[in-house]
Amino acid sequence: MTLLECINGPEDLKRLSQDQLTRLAGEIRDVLIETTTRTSGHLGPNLGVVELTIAIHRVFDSPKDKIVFDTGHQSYVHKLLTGRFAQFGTLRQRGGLTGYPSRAESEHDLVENSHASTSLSYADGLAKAYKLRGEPDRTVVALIGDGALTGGMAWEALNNIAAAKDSRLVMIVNDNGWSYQPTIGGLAEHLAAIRTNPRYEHVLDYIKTSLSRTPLVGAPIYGTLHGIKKGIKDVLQPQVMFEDLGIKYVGPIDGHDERLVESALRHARDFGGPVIVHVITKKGFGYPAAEQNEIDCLHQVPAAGAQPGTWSRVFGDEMLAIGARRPDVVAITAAMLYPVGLAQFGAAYPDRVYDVGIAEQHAVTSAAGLAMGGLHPVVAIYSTFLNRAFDQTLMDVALHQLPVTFVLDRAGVTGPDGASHHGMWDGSILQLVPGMKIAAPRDAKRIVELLNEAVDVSDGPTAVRFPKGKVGGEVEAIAKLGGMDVLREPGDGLGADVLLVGAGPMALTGLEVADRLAGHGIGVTVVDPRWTKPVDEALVGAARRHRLVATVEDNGRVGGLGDAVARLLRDHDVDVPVKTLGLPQEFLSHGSRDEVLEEAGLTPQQLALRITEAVARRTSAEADEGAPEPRAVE
Ligand SMILES: Cc1ncc(C[n+]2csc(CCOP(=O)(O)OP(=O)(O)O)c2C)c(N)n1
Repeated sequence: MTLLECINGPEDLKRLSQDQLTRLAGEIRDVLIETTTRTSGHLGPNLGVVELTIAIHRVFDSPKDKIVFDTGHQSYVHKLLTGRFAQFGTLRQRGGLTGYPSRAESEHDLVENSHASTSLSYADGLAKAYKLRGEPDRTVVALIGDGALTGGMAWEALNNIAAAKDSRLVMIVNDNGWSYQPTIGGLAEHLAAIRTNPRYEHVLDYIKTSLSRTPLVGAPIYGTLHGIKKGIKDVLQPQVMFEDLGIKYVGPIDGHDERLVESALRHARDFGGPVIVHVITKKGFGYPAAEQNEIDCLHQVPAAGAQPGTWSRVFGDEMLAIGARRPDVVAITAAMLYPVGLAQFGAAYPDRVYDVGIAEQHAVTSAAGLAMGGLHPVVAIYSTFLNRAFDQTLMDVALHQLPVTFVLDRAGVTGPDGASHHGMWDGSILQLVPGMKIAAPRDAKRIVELLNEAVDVSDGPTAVRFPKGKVGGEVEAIAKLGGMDVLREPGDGLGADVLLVGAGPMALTGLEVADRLAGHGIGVTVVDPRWTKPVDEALVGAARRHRLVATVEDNGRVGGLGDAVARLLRDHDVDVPVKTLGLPQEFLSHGSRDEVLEEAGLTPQQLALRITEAVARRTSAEADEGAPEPRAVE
């Protein structure tokens, strides 16, 4: 029996000797590697926090003390130590463990955090709540990566935490120097200066011996630590930044020396006010394939980089071509150069790509500035991360009618990353933005076409949204309807029953649906709008020629293309029913993309059934002479 099998909760951990802890760390690494290579998942980050997580659970008393992971992908070791070893093999599978903390899974999970940089704000609020409610024996712990620390919210939180002097709050900075790629920016350089300082090892030794001599009691101890810090201040100065904010700092600590981390955490816990513990770790530690991986230390397996044949890669290749033709086109990424497909553009035009850190809000307003300065920025981010930059998109870009192109990768159902990562909001929130044009390519050729059309727009913002994964086969239009592509007309002998408007790859799904419906004698015209905002007015006449309009989109049903089409038809007094088919407006859990689409009722078979039923209702309404036609909208 392994040690890990005997760990049912943090209490079991507290009984182990130092030697056993070392053995346990090895066992955990084996499980992490074996599982994630089979299920997919965040390997590099978790290999780096094994000792750190063990130390956290030995020092703090979860779930009484609260631990917030930032981002939550660093929580696998925590899962293994809080009674989920037996289920760990189901990681990220349908019905299995999620890849982030999950309140449904464990009382030890509090914040279901996967969007970065929120932990310090949660922790600030939690610590204030416990104080006000008279629960002084609880400590709140936030574990934040150096990448997550580049996000603006983290700094807004620090500003407030600095003023909350009696918050029992321990902020652990897990500094591995990497986000997906090396973390970029002034802060990162500051932290890197410590890591690369030749005297760092010497200083670690100094802290190590001093700490072990320090008695473990309360606030006065901080003075000792502080003294150590002051002693090394001339050599290492990261603390200056935090201390100037009025926040206590302990570190840097070698994050792979469990005993040392434990000792630092105990001091921080007993101090009784907000403390930053700066822990240096190595992403991928203990697994040479990860430690030596030059792209991202196996941040994720399989790799998140834009592989050949993916939507991201087709975008990336075309950006390279556009870059050659248009010297005014620049690219912005929020710490995800490889995953969003900008690697080649970055290599060819290093001066025209900006990695802003995990800072989508800054990315968008900085893009506004670039556009005001005469450039055409392409902001390439995952769809789900656009959410936090909504105001910047609306007020800083759109209000000023600036030519900024948003490229929204991972739009629609993404799969195993679950609720927080499905890109199901952008198609709705961007519909709200005056002057915004949204393109949804159905295949690789259309990415190229629409991206070029988007960067040619000079009087306002544009967005191009496409899903995760491999791009499917190409389908040419058989006719044009306004600016839209007609992909299919009703077959011989069939009437114009259904006008099916499919956004992006859902247009191709629409072709399969049309085949199935033709088998039931229902004639379908399939249209790919190409641009889902503004909705093409040619739909008005086309709708009048059909008995039912069905819209299909890989986006939340509320406020997306379907609602926009229905509104257009209402505005033109068209009384043909509109059936809007899309993702239910819920937090959809994890699974493969196909599994989640099936649960949402969006497979070709399910769509065909739903549309057949709607046509049947329409037929009986038509037969019911004189009675008003019931709307078939769900
Ligand atoms: C708001 C937001 N933007 C982008 C991402 C995508 N993302 C996930 S992890 C990561 C890098 C995190 O780096 P760090 O905090 O240093 O943690 P590490 O993985 O190195 O442990 C990024 C950019 C995210 N989770 N949240």
